[in-house]
Amino acid sequence: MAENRDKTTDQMKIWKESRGSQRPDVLTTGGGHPVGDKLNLQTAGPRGPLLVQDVVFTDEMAHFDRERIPERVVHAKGAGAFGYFEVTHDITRYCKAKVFEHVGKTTPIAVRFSTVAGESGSADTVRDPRGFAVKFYTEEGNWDLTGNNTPIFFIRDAMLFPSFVHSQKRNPQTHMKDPDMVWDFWSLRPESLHQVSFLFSDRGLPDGHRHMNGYGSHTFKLVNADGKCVYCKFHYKKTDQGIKNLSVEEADRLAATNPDYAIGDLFNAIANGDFPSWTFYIQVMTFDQAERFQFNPFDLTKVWSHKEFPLIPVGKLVLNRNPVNYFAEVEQLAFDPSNMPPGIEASPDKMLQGRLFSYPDTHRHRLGANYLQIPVNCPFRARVANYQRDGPMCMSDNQGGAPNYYPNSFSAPQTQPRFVESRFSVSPDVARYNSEDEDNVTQVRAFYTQVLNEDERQRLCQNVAGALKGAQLFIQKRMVENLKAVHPDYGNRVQTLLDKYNAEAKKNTNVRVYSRPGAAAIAASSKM
Ligand code: HDE
Repeated sequence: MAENRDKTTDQMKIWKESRGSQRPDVLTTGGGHPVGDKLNLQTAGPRGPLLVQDVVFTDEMAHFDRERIPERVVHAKGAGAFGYFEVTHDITRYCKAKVFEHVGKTTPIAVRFSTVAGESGSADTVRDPRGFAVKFYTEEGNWDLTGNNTPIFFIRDAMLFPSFVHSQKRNPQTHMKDPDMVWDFWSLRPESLHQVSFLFSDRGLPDGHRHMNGYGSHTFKLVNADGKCVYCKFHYKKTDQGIKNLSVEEADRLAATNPDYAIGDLFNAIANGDFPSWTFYIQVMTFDQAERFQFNPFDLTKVWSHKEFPLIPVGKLVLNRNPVNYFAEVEQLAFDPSNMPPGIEASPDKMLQGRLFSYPDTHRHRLGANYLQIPVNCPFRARVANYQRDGPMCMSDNQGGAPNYYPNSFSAPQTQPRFVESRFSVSPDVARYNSEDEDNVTQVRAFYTQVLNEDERQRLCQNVAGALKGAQLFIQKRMVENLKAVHPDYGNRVQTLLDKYNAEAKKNTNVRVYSRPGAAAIAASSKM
């Protein structure tokens, strides 16, 4: 019914009402020239042809032809919102970053939630990790905590990332999602077991973006005002809305009937004044503890026990404003883990180190070399003063007449030694170290046996088998061996379910064991 429409459906009506009795603006070209007719081409006679002098048309059409920018190679489907971060507990003994300066301090934030593998138009209720990226606009430059709704990741070496992503996206020939590719990669890289198990548990289908926790995931380094360092993990758990997940059936139904469910849920909540919030914590590990830690403390496939490294409360994140324009404020919103203010630094985590390069690189490709001048990315609370100049789409005064070289004798921006990063020593030989065989199962076993209850374990096995059944038998077998290494019960249950699916598929000649044409069929068809 028209009266019961939600805020997203009513957006046009609300916009009109926001203008009150204001008369419509005069329609113009991109160049600001008033336009007299926007419905009819300028033609020689009523039946055409069109005149090149119809610049009202060419101005509009040429811009339309250029509307799309490359979508994010991963995390393309997303929702954004704005709000603030408030410090509720003092952590200055660990960190000198101004964002944590004193209790009560607030800092404006932008947040973008996303699914990972699907394109910008794909359904946002599918099983996938969720991106949970936070940009803090601090006085010392922007701080981007580009995290996920999981504290761990599929791999621990950034070299594997492009291949990992390819395996989860589309087949190079069929342009379809391909269970062989997905499970081939996962079964060949058992360090993915922890994240795969998390993903196929109930938490792999969050009910919108408000009912999930967030994690910075990596190990970072905090530096205090005396230059003392500790390692740290950021947790923007807990969601104050409570964890809520969708059932497989409900997620499937929504994917078909309301593929923008999560975007709409967030927008409507904020528009209705129901502002979502998250409580923000850190875990801290001293350098000494890191030396003696039972695992590599920089391994992104593992968590730090909360018992050994308790959560320290820091503050809260609140989202209270919807984007005014999606493209301007969400599609162009560019997160970058290398955006870190003094006091927050990278740890040696190989994944984090790889990300420090990848994000600004992708933004220069997607948005251009001056992407930091786009209002939503601009560190507007800091004064940018450097020696970078020019480039496409320079939208500022390009730092006017200030010298564009350094050093110089004309009192242009100077460095300040107090902002030099912390020193640390590295002793080992430079090499390509193989991390494949580091312990891939202990924490997954704890997840399977201690974190999940019996019902959750059952659903996990069903979800894994329900997806793995689409892959070839040798891949199924290899994956099951990996699951057995976690816990025999895990592997055996999945195998039992697979046996059932495979037998059914064999019985029914209309149903293939593999949910896509086999390689032989593809090869044959390409010869036709
Ligand atoms: Fe990303 N990731 N990623 N990622 N990631 C991107 O950046 C990358 C990783 C995450 O809402 C891309 O702007 C590499 C971990 C989020 O705009 C790209 C590696 C975590 C978002 C990229 C990782 C993330 C991205 C694609 C391994 C959680 C969306 C478009 C070395 C801790 C941010 C873009 C937004 C987006 C690279 C692994 C989270 C290509 C190389 C681990 C939330 O640059």
